[in-house]
Amino acid sequence: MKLFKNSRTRFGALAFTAIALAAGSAQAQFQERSFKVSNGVSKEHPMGNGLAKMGACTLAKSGGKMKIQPYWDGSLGNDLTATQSVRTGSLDMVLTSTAPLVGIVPSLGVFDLPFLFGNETEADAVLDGKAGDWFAAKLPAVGVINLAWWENGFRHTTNSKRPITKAEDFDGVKMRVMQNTIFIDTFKTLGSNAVPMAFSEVYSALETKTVDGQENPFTNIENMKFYEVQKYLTLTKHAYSPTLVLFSKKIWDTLAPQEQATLKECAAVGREEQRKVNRELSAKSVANLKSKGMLVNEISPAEMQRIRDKSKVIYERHAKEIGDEAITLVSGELKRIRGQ
Ligand code: TK8
Repeated sequence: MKLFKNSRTRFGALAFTAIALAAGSAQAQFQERSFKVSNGVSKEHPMGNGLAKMGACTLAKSGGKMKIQPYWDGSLGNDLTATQSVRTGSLDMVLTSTAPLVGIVPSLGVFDLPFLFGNETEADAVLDGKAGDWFAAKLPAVGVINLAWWENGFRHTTNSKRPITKAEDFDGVKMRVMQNTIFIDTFKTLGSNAVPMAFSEVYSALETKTVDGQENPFTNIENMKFYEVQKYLTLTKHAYSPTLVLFSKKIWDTLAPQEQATLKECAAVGREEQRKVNRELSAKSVANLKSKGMLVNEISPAEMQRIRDKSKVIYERHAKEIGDEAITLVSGELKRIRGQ
């Protein structure tokens, strides 16, 4: 029995050593790193919740060696300029909407088509499925890796001139839009004077009446305090903006496989938190924005249908630049998800 006990102890010690060595060698693949990530929003935005979860995950998996270091309020650049820095390798990461990148990757424009998604379930299914993978596969060619799809959200319209109750109410409103041809065309077609502008300039443009209105998800309207300079909020829900979690390919290619896998796994952990908090906050936004003095209105179904009908032409006008493959893939996925 004594012999058996000793050999069992020896086996136990060997097993323990083997596991410790394996864990050690796995963590040995991690170098001390601190990845800077650029955000256009402020740290109280749900992007902060997502990055906190992602960072806790990378620290846990790397034995404290891999840190995520967020920068806020466009301090490292706006969506487009920060993405350019990520492409050159002078910045590690950026959380950006797809819209400003359409000049670099035209097929991303599919997500800017008005009324494409009807709800978050559809958006998640498309982005987290084969369509999202198809778009992600196009990004290394322009120097970035998409770690996961996070959420900007459904976009609604604010302005300082009038409640928008029908299509004609857009007429003459100077509307800030994201810097891409699809948003410019959509709001021109609705009758607005569309003014493309980086996100970081929007508050002061609204305050100085350089523009009358803008359109963004609820959490951005709250986070950027647009309610201080906008009287009217109309629940148009006219587009859904995804958020890319872009990592520099130049830096990515220097990482060990374990480090790359950890970044992707932890970006997915961050995604679940960020979407959850974004949706929880959005559910309270209308009440919050009313309490800040905004006059909130919905558009009647009949008038909404007229706006939808008016914006249908955008699909035809921009199909060529977006590309048949992207449109066929996303519309096919939507038909499948909707059981059509
Ligand atoms: C933040 C932007 C913002 C977007 C916009 O960096 O520009 O209006 O909705 O979320 O990406």
